[in-house]
Amino acid sequence: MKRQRALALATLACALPTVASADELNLICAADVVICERLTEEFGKAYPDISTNMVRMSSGEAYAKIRAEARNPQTDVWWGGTGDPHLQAAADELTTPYDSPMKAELQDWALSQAKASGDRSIGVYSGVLGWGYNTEIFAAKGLKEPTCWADLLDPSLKGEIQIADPNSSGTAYTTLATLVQLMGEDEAFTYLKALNENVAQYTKSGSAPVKAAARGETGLGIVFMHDAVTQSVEGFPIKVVAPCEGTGYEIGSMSLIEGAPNPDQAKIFYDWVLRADVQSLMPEAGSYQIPSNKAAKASEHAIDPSTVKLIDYDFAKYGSSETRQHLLSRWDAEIGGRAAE
Ligand code: S7P
Repeated sequence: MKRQRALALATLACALPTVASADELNLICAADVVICERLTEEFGKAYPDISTNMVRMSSGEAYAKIRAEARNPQTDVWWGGTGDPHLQAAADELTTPYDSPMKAELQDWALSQAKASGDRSIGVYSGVLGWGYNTEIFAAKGLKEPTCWADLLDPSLKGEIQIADPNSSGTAYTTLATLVQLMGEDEAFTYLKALNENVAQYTKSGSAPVKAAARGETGLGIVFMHDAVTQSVEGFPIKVVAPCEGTGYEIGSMSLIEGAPNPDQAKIFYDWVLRADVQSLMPEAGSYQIPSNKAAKASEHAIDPSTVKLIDYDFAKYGSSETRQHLLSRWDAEIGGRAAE
């Protein structure tokens, strides 16, 4: 009898880990890989019974993956990346509404993303678009400091600029949408064709251009200013610029996936990652965006948006499927094709 009970207990003990590890979370993280790994690690400490499978992607790639999986969702949460593709996913009903109890702690701009998406998305951080340039390269080549969008067209900068491809990158789509809002669509495309003359490479990831500038592989990267700040804080000779004509910004966002395999675990992550103490960890991972929780500590290195000339970015319009598809198709036809020339 005793042996039978011992056998039954041993069988139960063997079964337990299987039950515990059945708690899974499939996370797409669309910000820098360092913060993606840090959040995954911290969530694992806070909820050891949930095993997180994190994959890092750029914003446009994340949207494409979620769209491709629509009939058989494999992802539970999409954290980070620019807000526009999150809004597009919301309009396509690829994501699901959630009225988080954490909303009371968030900044108005984070809630405006929730309102625009019918609670299918929410703001997790914000960041301002600009660029970073390598001061040593500019000094060695006698190049003038570019402080305005117009300066980036100077022929002396031929081959010195990198920017991402707006199809894969939320940063580059924000740039495209910003220029259209600043100049009007046709003029923005005329500008982008002229800029193309100075662009050495269109990268997949939005922050790659300033990482390349930091390492001396290119002179200047058009990026979110916080991504340039990361390089200068790390000690690279990068100067961060806010364009004089005005610039756009992002509401980095988070969404839960419609029909996700692990909806309960997804909500646990969602509420956890909106906490002030969790968002306060971001600077430790070199992420200097402005946090969406009002009580989270912004880094001393964070860009103060009140010091930058910001445009009144129309998130509803530039996050709509119609506008996004139109601008990306036009970019492919008029700029992407030339990039290979
Ligand atoms: O690195 C942080 C960050 O700039 O990356 C996100 C960005 O969209 C991801 O890169 P892609 O441009 O490649 O999509 C921003 O949301 C975030 O602030």
